Amino acid sequence: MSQDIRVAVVGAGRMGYDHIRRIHERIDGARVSAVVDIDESKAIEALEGIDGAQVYTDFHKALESDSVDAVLIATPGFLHAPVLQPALEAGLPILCEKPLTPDSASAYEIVKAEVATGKKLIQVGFMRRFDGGYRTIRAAVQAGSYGELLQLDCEHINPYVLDSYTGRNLIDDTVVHEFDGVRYLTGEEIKTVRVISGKKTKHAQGELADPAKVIMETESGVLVTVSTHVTARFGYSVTTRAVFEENHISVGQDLTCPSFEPRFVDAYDQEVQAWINAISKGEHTGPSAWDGYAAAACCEAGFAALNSGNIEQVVLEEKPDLYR
Ligand code: ISE
Repeated sequence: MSQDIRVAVVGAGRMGYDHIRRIHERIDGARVSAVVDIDESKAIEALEGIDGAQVYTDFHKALESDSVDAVLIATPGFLHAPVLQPALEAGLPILCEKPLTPDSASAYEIVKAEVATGKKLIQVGFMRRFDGGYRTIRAAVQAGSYGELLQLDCEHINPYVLDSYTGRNLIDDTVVHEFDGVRYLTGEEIKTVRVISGKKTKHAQGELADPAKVIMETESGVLVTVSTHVTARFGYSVTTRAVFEENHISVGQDLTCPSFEPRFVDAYDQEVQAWINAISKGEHTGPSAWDGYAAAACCEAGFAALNSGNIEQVVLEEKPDLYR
């Protein structure tokens, strides 16, 4: 029988904790061998009841330990690059939570660093690509049996956000999932982004535009509207209605949950299992570093649109051959 893939989880906060428990309890062919967090007590807490894993406060020490086959990055986004770079240099497969990095310039640096290794090593944590409902829509788009996809009407509702959540986070923490979801469902790049907001809820702090509507158009003209409301109090709800020439498909309508973890638990499980399965076959699966970069480029257009109120263009660098 083959050995389990030894995973170092970097960041033992909300998502890191969730992934550590997931790998231990539900993922075949993998085990947590190291947990890295600057707050050692968090790492220890996340490992409660899990034997055989080492705790580190420095990722480089974990790499030197020779007990790591793969790296799962779940630190806040601004701390992804300092882990991605040495993990790429070590040639290790990586599952990096979204966003790949906080802006498109730094995301493109990661793309270039990966290209230099000659291999796709990074899977970005856009878990919706592993959600059954999203896969149903994607399959219908690919089969073409309902005619062309014309529109996507999406809703992204959170009950609350952290005090640290800024106006920009609406785009790079929340709508970033929609950017990737639209690219996945349509198989196209997003051309333009516009953000409009009207009356604001009393629960929205500071600059946060809440609720808001994000409008996008893809290369072939698929029109996408995303209604966001991130301080909605009543629950967590993510829905998508795909309008085809001869039918429509709705997903998520009956799935109001307390938070994103239960809403997408199956998708997260599938995402991590698919990552491990691919590693054991020496393959790559799921959203790539290019997808992470493209989503970051959409976020740039989203930030500009938030500020200007205008329709803003998404600007992409040349796509390297590795991702074609
Ligand atoms: C959070 O970080 C997530 O990734 C959730 O999926 C998203 O719904 C939420 O808006 C984000 O804050």
